[in-house]
Amino acid sequence: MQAQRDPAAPVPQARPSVAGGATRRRMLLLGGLLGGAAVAAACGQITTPAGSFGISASGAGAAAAPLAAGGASQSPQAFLYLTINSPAGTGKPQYPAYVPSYFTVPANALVQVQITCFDSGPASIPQGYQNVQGTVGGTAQLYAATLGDLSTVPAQTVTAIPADQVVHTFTVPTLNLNVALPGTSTLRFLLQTGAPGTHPWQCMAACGTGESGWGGPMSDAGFMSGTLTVQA
Ligand SMILES: [Cu+2]
Repeated sequence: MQAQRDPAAPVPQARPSVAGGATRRRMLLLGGLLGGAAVAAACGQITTPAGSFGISASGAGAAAAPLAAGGASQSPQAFLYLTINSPAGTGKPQYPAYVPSYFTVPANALVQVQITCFDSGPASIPQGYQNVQGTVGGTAQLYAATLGDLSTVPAQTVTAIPADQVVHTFTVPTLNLNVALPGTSTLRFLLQTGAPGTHPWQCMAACGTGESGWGGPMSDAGFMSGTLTVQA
């Protein structure tokens, strides 16, 4: 999907939050799920807390600095709207899904990404994936609403979501990007894109089927994984 133009103004700031720890076991599953060489290399970064991906294992290490003074007044050049539907919404039992799951944003642009999560029910994440990473300012705006006029809903500036409340994540290893979503919420953040390229994304919350929670929508392409294309 092409990013859309929208006159919406940048969202206001509120207080940040941090979160506690999460299970590390799911990391062991990554190697088999993200098989591509580029992705595998990026996963190596993720698994190293001190690596370039930079996800803080503690959450508290995530910079709580607010957006730079000019950050709040930056005007997005494009908009990307994603929806996370529950299985009831997709009509496919046990299959929550990002809709769309394959999408395109412009290169070298400031993009406002909005993810609306209609799903609920927390799923375990590898440690660190509760943190906001790779967005402009290292923050996101969280709304406790999925419908209606968001300008009337108080926004909270977050650097992390409490790990035990995370329902899904939006994780793009090759862009060092990670955000997490609690149930029935909307998250907005600014993304500065660079050169054209194709970037696999993956939800890192074990929201799928099977004992591990990594089956079904987590392993079938186009539900909890897909491709973000950065296009010139
Ligand atoms: Cu998910």
